[in-house]
Amino acid sequence: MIRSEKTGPILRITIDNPPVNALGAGVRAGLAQAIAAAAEDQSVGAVIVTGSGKLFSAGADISEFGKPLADPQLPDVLAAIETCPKPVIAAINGTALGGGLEIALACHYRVALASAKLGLPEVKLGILPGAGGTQRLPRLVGVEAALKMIVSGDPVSASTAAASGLVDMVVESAEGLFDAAAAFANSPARPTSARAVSGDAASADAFVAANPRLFRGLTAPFACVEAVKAAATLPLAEGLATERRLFLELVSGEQSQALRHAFFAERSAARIEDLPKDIAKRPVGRVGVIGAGTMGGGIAMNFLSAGLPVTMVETSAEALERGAALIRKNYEATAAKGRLTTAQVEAAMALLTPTLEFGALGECDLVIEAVYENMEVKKQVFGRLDAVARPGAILASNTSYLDVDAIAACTSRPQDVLGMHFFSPANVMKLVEVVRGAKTAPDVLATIMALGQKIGKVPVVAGVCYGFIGNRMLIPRQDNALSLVMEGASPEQVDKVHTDFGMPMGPFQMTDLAGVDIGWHRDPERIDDLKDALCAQGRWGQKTGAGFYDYDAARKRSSSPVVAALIEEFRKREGVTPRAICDEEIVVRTLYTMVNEGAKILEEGIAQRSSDIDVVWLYGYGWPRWTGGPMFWAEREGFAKIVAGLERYAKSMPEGFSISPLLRQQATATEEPVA
Ligand code: TC6
Repeated sequence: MIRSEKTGPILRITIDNPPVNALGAGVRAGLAQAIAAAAEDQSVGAVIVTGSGKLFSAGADISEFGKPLADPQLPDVLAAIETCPKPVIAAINGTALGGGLEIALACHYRVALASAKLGLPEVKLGILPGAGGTQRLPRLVGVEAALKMIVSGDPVSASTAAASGLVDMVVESAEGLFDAAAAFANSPARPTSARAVSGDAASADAFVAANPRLFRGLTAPFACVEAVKAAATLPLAEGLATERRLFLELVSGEQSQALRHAFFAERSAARIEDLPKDIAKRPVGRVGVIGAGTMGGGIAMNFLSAGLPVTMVETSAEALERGAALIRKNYEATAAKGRLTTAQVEAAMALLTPTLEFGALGECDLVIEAVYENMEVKKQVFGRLDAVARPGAILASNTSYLDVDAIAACTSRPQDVLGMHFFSPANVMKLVEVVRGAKTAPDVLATIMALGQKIGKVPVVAGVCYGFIGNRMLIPRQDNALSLVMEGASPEQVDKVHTDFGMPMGPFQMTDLAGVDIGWHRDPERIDDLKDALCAQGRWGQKTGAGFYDYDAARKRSSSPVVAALIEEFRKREGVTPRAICDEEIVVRTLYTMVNEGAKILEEGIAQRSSDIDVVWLYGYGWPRWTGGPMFWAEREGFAKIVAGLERYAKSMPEGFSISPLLRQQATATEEPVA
């Protein structure tokens, strides 16, 4: 795990713990031993610490958190590095994160490869840099720059690190790294801790005031600020003690447990239990997209941005031009924010071939259909596609609800067909539900999972059912939300329960964003529910400036007296006397019912594992990450409490409601007190 090699007076210590050089117990012990030996050994004049492979180190071993940590602890190892009488130089050969960067901070000098990224992402796991990072980083870069790195958790490039004083030298090529590090071998040992901090507590307060978004709903960012303030105001030993206390509090807290769950859940979603790990994938060199609407364009952008050529097909020249122009507009907006260069925009656009020739899809290795959500239309498209696609091409539908097996059956090659359900805006949202049909070939599934990751998405496998994982769980939530309003709640009350919980928007705000009119146009004469009534008045959501709420020109939301009156009228029509609805009932009927549907999804094998359901909601709908996702949250909430709540309100639920047997089983197994 730790290799030591001596060249002349220089001892090179290499962290060698694949895949990411995490700092588990063995690495910590090896590092401590190697440093102690170097300090003793008269023939060693200087020490270089580096990592093997492409990474320096991804930090502490996250899977060890929550258990008693074996000695030596990382802070003690780093104290030994810093107090080593010989100069210790970090040769940062690649990404250095968390405890990995903290090792470098404890070294006396830092030399980084230009391609290396340096970051303290602990906050994303609900903790803080607990091995002196909050005390040493401000001593190198000042309070403000340190807070930016520690509270955002975002890594910086080697050149940014050099500009701020975090690293002493940047080296362009890996071959030159050790010579550059060795150039510091005759410099004095220079402990970071001995430096003064630039910046004070007031600059920390100013940072909090200027960045409210980084703190919303979370506990760890506040602890980060407290620790950095300690660095600015207290002697080192007290600052380190503050950091340690806060770290221990956070690591055993609920938010950190949930965020760590989310970290591992995302990675396990990529694993498909019944596929061989080394299955050969089909090459995908060109992608076809059918439909140049908002969805098709967004889907195309993912591939263009990843350097894959895209053939985009439409039926009218006007729609095609509009689609291509929208893609360009989106890229240019990103460039205007400084996140793309003009050359990158042009390179992406040069990969796009817009065409009216359906036959051009014959050149593609993967074709994604993104047309109107209607089974007949989709069946037709797949029939035509079957006639032009080359043998072995993968045919995907972006349907969000429909039966992928029925779509596959319209082709002569159902083994090549699957669903790729992107979420809107498709160029931004990271989730892709990869819908595995009854006949989807294993290599097709494996190819799409790998390709999804290549384009920066988080792909999750789902089985065929109405709405797959995400939208299926939305159904009981939305149905109950509407019933609750009919029974006496207001849309504002229901939405507030969700936004207070941490959702980016509530059920009615989401309906307004997606379009109240979805599904209504098929039968505009019928007014069966409140949504139909809104549609009949032209209140189709944000796009028409009015839905459950009113919207101004900047799409700022306000309560609508018209809707309030309409709700009243509708209750009268249905003979409903409104009653006071408490928030607890809203939680049960719109959140517990989602968990219940999630349990059914598991029972039926639609999701491979409970954590996959969490990943769908974290990445597709903005479920608050610090609760770990709906299923993880449910476990914390207590399955018995959830079943009891569902039973309590079962009579009020929309028709067809039933409690999942799996959920009942879990409730019995966990034996929690019923609230
Ligand atoms: C910290 O340092 C606190 C210090 C204070 C102490 C007092 N631990 O992401 P990938 C696994 S907190 C354990 O697919 P990539 C990962 O689960 C830590 N395991 O690869 C996966 O396993 P699987 C602060 C880890 O190339 C495999 O390695 N550091 C750790 O796309 C490959 O990972 C972070 O938060 C870990 N630290 O991305 C960094 N890291 O194959 C977390 C990874 O069995 N890590 N694994 O599924 C990352 O951000 C990324 O892994 C990456 C590499 C950018 C390093």
